[in-house]
Amino acid sequence: MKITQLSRKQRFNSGFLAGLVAGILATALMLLLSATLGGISLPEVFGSALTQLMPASVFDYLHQLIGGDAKHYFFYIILIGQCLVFALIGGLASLALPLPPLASLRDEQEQWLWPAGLLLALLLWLLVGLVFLPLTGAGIFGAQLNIGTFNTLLSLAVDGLAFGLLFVFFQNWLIMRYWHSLGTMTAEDMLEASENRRQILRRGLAVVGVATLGVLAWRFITSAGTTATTIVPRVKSKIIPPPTPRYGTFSSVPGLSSEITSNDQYYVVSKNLVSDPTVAASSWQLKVYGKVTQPYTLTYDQIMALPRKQQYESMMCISNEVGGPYMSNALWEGIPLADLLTRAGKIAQGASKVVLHATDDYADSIHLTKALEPTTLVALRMNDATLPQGHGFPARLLVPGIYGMKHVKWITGIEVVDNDFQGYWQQRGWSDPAPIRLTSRIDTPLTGATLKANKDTYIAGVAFSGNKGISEVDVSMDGGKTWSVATLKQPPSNLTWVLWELPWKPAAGNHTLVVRAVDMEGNVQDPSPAPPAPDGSSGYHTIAVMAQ
Ligand SMILES: Nc1nc2c(c(=O)[nH]1)N[C@H]1C(S)=C(S)[C@@H](COP(=O)(O)O)O[C@H]1N2
Ligand SMILES: [Mo]
Repeated sequence: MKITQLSRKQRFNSGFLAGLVAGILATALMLLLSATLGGISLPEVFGSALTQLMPASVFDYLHQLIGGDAKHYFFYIILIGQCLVFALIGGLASLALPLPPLASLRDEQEQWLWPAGLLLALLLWLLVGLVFLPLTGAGIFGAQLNIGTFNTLLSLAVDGLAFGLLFVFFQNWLIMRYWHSLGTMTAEDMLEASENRRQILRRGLAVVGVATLGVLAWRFITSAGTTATTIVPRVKSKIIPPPTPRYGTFSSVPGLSSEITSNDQYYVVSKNLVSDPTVAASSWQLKVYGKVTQPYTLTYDQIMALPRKQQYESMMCISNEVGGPYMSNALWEGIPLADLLTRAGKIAQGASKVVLHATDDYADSIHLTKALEPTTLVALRMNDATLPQGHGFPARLLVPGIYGMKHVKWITGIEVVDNDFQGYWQQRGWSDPAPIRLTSRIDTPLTGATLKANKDTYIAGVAFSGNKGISEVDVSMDGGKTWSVATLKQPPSNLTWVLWELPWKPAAGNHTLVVRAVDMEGNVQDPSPAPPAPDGSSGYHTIAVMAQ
């Protein structure tokens, strides 16, 4: 039989494959342009839109399930999705666009039409710029994005052209190869080859499936030991008057967090899927504007010349679980936000909030009263060093008592507003006031540890209230039936976590260790377990250890 025409299925399949390869290359180019020249990153835009659609509790659940790497997996999935969409576009284009009959390729003279590649690029460019981006809230051709319309128009055009032309190239090549194979293969050979391909695909999918399940199961097993559980200690929720802190001689217990977290050990959280902004001090500007009489702009040199103050402060991410790692402490140096606002003249009647704008399309707000508190700073230095890039260079907000989310990094704008602005995470269902919930963590021993029976050891960890200090930490070795008061290390300020320790000589057997804290106002840590979304986690950190 002489074949002169590809079947519809063959056309779709070859287009799909060519689209996939071209899509992977175009996606790589897109990430490269985004990282180096400020081009658009569609996975980033799409990811941001997806989390906006996702209820905070779902987001949180996934975060718990997968852990701190959730953001990266999420990005990889979107990336794979984008490549599959490219493949699908390839398949459909191959059906819709004029494809010359196979016979005409026989002499390798007539190539699949290059103009089809250009047409495809143009269609995609318009579709993404006029439909997809506005749907995600990024505006027509990215007008709402920090990179702006021009960069979006241009980088999208380059990415689209790369895809369209590469697609045509691979499609040609595939059809050509198919034609050559027809010349040398019998019908049985072809059937066998396609069977083999299917088998390989099936096996590949099975391996991926089993591996995914394995990873999830492993995560589940390893995370099971550290969850917060209810112990119903019927204590009062407030102790009046508050306990007097038991500061004492403090031994340096191995495994206990150091009081000050070094800059490279300090936890890092950001919404950015690919990379965090790198801001050049030379071109950076901070604008103070909005409902003020004298808006102004500062350069890096100008802001560095203003009087700074030092402040010890710990931070915690709202998505930190009880006992979790997203909590650190540093010595910061910065300018009170109140000073910066005072320089902007009079604040208008009716102004209620201050919005912090950042270079990464992130913004959040705090109430004006909070903004004017003396401990709310625009930080420029961290632990006696220039603020590191990952922590917001050149400038970030510090707002004690409120979760890390509002400690906006890479700020470029301070705007006084008279409306109830909702920030990046608030649009995704998280708390707006976001006060830190009193928490405590056992650093050592680790859950699941086997200790030496009847040998002296320590139970030790940290407790954190935001800006209310810590007056007492209680530890239970019997799952919450009885409690002992731990020794506290006197902290450098009421805005930091407090280190605590308790000597212990465990008897042989299993022990359930629990910790709870009381703040300087006498508030007792909330024993009822709650996941991080939407207000921050609660419950008591509980671990199981064995002594033998
Ligand atoms: N511009 C910007 N600021 C941001 C974020 C962000 O994604 N972009 N993430 C916030 C969150 S959720 C937290 S917990 C803190 C973390 O600060 P760190 O990385 O210095 O610990 O930064 C906050 N500031
Ligand atoms: Mo956070």
